[in-house]
Amino acid sequence: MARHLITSALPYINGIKHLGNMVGSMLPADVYSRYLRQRGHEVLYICATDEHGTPAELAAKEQGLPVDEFCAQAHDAQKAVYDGFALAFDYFGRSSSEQNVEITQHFARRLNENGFIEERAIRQVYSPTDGRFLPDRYVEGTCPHCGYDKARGDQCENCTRVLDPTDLINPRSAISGSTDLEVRETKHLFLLQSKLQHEVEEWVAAHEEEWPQLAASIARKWLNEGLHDRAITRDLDWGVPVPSDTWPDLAAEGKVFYVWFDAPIEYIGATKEWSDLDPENRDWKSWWYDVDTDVRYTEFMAKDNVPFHTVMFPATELGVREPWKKVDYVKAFNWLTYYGGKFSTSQKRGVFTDQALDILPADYWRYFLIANAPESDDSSFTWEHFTATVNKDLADTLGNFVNRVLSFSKKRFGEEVPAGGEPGEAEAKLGEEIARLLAEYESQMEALQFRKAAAALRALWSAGNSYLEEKAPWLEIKTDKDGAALTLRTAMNLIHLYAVVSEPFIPATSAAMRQAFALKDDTATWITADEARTLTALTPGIPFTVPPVLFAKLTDEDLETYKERFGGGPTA
Ligand code: B3M
Ligand code: ZN
Repeated sequence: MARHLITSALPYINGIKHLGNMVGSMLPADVYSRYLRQRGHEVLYICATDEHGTPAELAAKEQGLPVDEFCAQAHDAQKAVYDGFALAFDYFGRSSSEQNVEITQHFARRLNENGFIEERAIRQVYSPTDGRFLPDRYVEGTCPHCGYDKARGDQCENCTRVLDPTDLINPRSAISGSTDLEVRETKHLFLLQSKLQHEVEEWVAAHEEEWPQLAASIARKWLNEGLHDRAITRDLDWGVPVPSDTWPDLAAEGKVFYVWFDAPIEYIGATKEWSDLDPENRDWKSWWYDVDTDVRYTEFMAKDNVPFHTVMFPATELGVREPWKKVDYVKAFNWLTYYGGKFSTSQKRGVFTDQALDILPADYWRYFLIANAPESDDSSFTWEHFTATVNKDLADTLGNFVNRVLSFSKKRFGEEVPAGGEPGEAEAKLGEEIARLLAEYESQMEALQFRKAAAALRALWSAGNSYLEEKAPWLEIKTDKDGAALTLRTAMNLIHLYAVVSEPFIPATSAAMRQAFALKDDTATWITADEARTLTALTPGIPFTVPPVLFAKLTDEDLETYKERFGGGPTA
């Protein structure tokens, strides 16, 4: 029994996420959290919306809403989708919370006291019409390289070249369109990461061996390139304000912290949001402060977020010189592609999480996505693969087994677990196989190898089918009624086992399977190796009901409809 702190990368606020975002952070974190809870560990799973930065301001502007209103609405919209996916966060917070403001400002003050923050003057575009300095991407103009006339000051979308706002021809403000722009000197805060390079290196060296290869190699690459000092403030109306007690000039100019400075701190902030709702029973500091060996902290994210979590945020935490909990294990994911290409919001290619739930319940997606998680490599979503997997694994192997066993038993023996027969050789062989596969499933889950865990789960389901085919109770019953009763009772015990061990992947279906049996203790307590071997926990006489079909089989027509709606087929 251990204490597990789990976080998944904070989804950015500016829109509903696609399936690739889901499989690379929140979903595996949820599966892992559910598993650990079932095994009796104390788990705290925290996530939040990442609400600051220019994309939030721009998205709000596009919708004609004040940024705070936009964020409040967008947060609720994302939360509703995550509820639909049955993500069992202990708390889903908001990086714009007062708790995050407070802790972020505290971190900045401490970094400053410890000599890791410096004010530096830089030259930046100022717009008198807008009355503000413009962040790079708020300056638009013609690209000097390709002539594209809507290039942004940080990058040209057309030729992808990285730009400086002063490179643009005919620059204008993206806010007001004003061409009356000046370059003025202004001060920003710089985090002196170069001074922390050595410490971060030592810290990474002490942890990387345990991390998966993907996370360790990205961390190494960044360290080898050297940690550079970087600006951690921006000129935006929306963000964590630079505190005026420490930096009165910058605060007076309305500077806020850069979104990537406050976003990881929100892991802590959101825990405090959670704790502030019930301070007598929840202690945020017991998860984060001075808890080095009591808490095991696992982070989930896609590979593009790895540098921030393995190098930059640890640098910040180290520079604060207070015992804040640092990550123990970084579970990083590659990309899920859509027919080998990128999911693209602008080109409307791919499947968004809200659309997915319109089509089918969460368990279909949860199972498919985790079984095909982009762990060792990118993996490709295709409708063909999705429908084939649903039909084979979920509808045939699991769903059909459950329905076949329960309907047949009801027809021949009534609505109670049938009595009769003594376990024989077939049951002993099955029990060994199930115990072996259960141990395999447990060890893959503990190693956070999700595809392999899914394969072990699938093998557990298949073993039930093989047993049923071998014993063929529909024939057995003609000559040996007790034997058929034993077979069905053993199969029902498998259903009970499936209900427990499938819960992290398909929680709603698991609940339906558990509810088929009127058991007193409805909470899922884990199956012991002994129970797996004997398969006799469900005893004769326990009443059951036949649940509705667990997974619908998808037809060729369904497949065509999906492809038409979402644009399937190989990408150009
Ligand atoms: N919001 C993920 C992204 O939008 C970013 C993660 C923050 S985790 C602290 O790419
Ligand atoms: Zn260009």
